[in-house]
Amino acid sequence: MVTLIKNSILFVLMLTSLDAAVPWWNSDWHYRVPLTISSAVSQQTGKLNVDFTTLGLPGDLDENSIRIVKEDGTLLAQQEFTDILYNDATDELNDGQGEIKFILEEEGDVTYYLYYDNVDHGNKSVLDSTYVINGNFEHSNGSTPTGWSTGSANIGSNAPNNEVHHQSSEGETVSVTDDGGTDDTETVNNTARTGDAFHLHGYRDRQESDSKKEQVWIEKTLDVPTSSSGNFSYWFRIQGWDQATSNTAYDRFRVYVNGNIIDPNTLSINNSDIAIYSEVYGKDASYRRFGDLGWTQARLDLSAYAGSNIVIRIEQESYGDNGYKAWQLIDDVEWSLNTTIGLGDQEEAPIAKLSMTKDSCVLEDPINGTTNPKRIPGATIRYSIEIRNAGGAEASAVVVTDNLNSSFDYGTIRNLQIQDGVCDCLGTSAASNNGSSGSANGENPVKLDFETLAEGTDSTPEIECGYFEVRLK
Ligand SMILES: [Ca+2]
Ligand SMILES: [Ca+2]
Ligand SMILES: [Ca+2]
Repeated sequence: MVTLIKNSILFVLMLTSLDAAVPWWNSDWHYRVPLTISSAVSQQTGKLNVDFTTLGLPGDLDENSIRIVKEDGTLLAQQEFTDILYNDATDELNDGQGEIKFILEEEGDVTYYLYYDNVDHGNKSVLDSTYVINGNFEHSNGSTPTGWSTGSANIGSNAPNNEVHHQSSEGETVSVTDDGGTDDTETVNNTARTGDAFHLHGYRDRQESDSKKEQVWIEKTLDVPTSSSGNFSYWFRIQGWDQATSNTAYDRFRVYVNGNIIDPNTLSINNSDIAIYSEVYGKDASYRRFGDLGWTQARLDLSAYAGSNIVIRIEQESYGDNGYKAWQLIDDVEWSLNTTIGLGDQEEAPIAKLSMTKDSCVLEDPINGTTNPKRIPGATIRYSIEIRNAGGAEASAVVVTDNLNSSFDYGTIRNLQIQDGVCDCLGTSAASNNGSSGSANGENPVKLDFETLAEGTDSTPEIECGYFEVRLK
């Protein structure tokens, strides 16, 4: 006589990490896209605009989640995502798109991975400030230009400006009075070229002082690629009352590389309101008249410095006239650009793919013993539950619960065990790890705790088998 047995099976599992062709960097991140760069040169600045919604990201981008990772699973040492920039223009915040920049670390055909996630998967912490490039000053810490160094010399009692400004907190204009010069007051433009932030140096908010030729500067230290090094470029906006009339007279601006003065005639400055001499540039029109010369680009060819580490200084120097203020806004600094970056298809983090097969066999019965036993009252049944993981991610906390029906004598439940490999119901040996692989002898429902199953594939799944025995009433 055969007793029909019905059981209910409950899966309880959580899925974690993974393996793919190129191993997934961090299982907390759910999406990535390959970035392919051909003919890359180490230390170039990779730059691209990314619209994550177009890439296929469901939900809202977590702007803090963006990371650029090498194939070996390490983060690029210098990288940033700038939400407020897109296609070299000011962009909305929290709109799922922005500008990516990073410093290349390899040569030739290079693949990096851009990892990101949406806010539904929990907020990621923002990448540490030591990673940022900050040529756009958007990643500054308040008024401090993160990633830059600043300095000054010959300063008297009044300190010059030399800090980052944010138009969002200060307003798009500020009122400036030319103390010690014309005493004129002007409403002065206070906007970044792009984004929210810019650097400002020179005398704007305070009077020049003590008839000194004050100098104030900002410096960037960088490694120039050995080839295809391109330009170092920056945008500047001269404002103020003073002018430059020679290399030595009145308020002026200058660029140095490794302490050597760069001839501004080589900087491709294209602005007829700017006077250019062999060592300085500055406002052309006469002093006493306020001028705002508008955003202007300067470009320095870096080929002469290929393969070397350089310090570029952008400096303002005031004349000893104690007034007729002049200053310079700086924004959108970048160098050695490589914008030939291919964006691949979005990939999702691998997940576990679990399947289960349940089987049973009769070990003995009260009439036939172990010889050709039948499924009759008093028979001992062994159950085998085979779990397979054919997915690219490890499955963790895999627990199978089997609630036996009333045709069984629960007190006879015993020999719970879990083994590696496929099930072999009649071939396995009776064993009991009594509680260490789930529930204990005599306990219903039966709980088989497989713990973790390593990642597998469709052709080579990870397989484990759980067993228990029970007698029919
Ligand atoms: Ca944006
Ligand atoms: Ca900016
Ligand atoms: Ca002056």
